[in-house]
Amino acid sequence: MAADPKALKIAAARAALDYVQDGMKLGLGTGSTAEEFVRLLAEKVAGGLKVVGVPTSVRTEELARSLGIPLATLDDEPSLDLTVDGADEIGPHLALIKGGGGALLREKIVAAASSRMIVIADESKVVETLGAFPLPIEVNPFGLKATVLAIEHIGRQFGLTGEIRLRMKDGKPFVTDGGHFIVDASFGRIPATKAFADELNMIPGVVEHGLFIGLASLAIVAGEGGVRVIDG
Ligand code: ABF
Repeated sequence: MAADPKALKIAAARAALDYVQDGMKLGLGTGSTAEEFVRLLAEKVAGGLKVVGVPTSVRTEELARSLGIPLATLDDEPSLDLTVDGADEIGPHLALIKGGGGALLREKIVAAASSRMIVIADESKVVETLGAFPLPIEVNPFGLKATVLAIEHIGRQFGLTGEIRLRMKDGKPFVTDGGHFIVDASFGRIPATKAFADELNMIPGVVEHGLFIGLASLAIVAGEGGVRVIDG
């Protein structure tokens, strides 16, 4: 019988707690798996663990605050010990696609400010090649169509074509915590290369994208066979 997806998320989140030490400054990720970690961390805090958390989204901030985890802003704590976060896809060399939850910009800023980033996920997120999951790209609402044309152009330069769709919510463009839009690029497969990532970042209307390269230190993945650690 297939394992319960929630149980797998909890198992991965629980394993990540082993990397948390008293006094740590933690980046708190976004998404259902990261939320399981926040809930388990709150239990440890209630038991006396001394940590401070920097949330990667308003959603995570509200959850963590409601559970009594001491919070700080990244300005309060610009150098973090460890970020624990989810992912949409985990590819070779721990290249990730993130952003399905719409929090990629703060997630990437927080991950980049952390000494270590641990990804927690169920086995289904591990892929041979990134890109089956549409790549979220956070864009400035100004000049959206021009930005989409530029993304299409860069995609073609890397042999990628596919629909680039504006993410909607309740019939309106989804707006991120940072006040931007997100387009999801269905490229089908993505060269998880710095060159492609850098080209995307050079498009003026692109704020950030969901390709995380060289940020994750390790991944903790839960499957029917148990929990395993994938090293970078
Ligand atoms: C977040 O975790 C997002 O970047 C990513 O989309 C999401 C994965 O969500 P879940 O853990 O619910 O599968 O960090």
